[in-house]
Amino acid sequence: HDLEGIHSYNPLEDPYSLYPHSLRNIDELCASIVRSHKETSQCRVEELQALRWKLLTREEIQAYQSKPVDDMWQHCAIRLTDAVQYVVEFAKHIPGFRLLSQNDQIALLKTGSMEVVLIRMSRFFNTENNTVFFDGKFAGAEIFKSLACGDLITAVFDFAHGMCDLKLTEQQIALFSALVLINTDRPCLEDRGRVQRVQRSVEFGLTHILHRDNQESLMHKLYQRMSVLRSLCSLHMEKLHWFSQRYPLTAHSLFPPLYKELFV
Ligand code: CLR
Repeated sequence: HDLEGIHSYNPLEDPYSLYPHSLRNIDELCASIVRSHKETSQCRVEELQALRWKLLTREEIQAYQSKPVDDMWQHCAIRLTDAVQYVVEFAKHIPGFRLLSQNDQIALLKTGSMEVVLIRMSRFFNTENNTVFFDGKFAGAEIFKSLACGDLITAVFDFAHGMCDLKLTEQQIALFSALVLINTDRPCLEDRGRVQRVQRSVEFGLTHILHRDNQESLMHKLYQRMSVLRSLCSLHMEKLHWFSQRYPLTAHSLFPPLYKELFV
């Protein structure tokens, strides 16, 4: 649980250089980001593909829709936190991330982890019927009705659909996720220069992969998605703020600690 483990870092044990100078280093950097993505991605794409027929029944949909607002929020917060934990694991294995101060690691995760969860959502999304894999079955946006934040849900589903349209490979998703996490524009960073060195190496890695795949034109589209992600996350924070004012007890005592630590 939590962000512990992030705290115990010994730079001498880190085998990666911050700045990959040679092609071999770049390949290694990409390989380790892809490996880490695979190990923390919760489900392989092929497995999800095979589960596409599993849809919620009308009764199950109704059960979600008639949950009280705070129950549904708590339920989603738990699911999201679970996904965020895997993203924290992913981040820890991005070469260079552990060389950052604990403060900067947390600052990057605070703003980036939710964005990576939303990138990852596209792997769990079926564009044929606009459903997402949630609680073991595929579910449409209507099941989130009782959260009372329809605009956020619509925007999140649109984003997932748009990401699917890009038809990214798992390697591209991995590098893009890393780039979204290691971002010098985040507030409250102590050592921006160090973050920038890591960011440059990841950027270099993504460029390398897109070049290899003959898809350099994707870079521009991915940068566009980054700004959409930003607005989605500020909408999430807004909704969360609204919710915790309205239901302080649920937000305070029933939300998972990591969710509170990162977002509240
Ligand atoms: C993302 C990819 C992860 C697995 C996963 C777990 C929980 C899912 C999430 C994915 C996508 C977004 C999701 C979330 C649970 C609730 C949330 C469906 C598939 C929706 C958008 C509701 C957000 C509500 C907040 C306002 C609390 O590997």
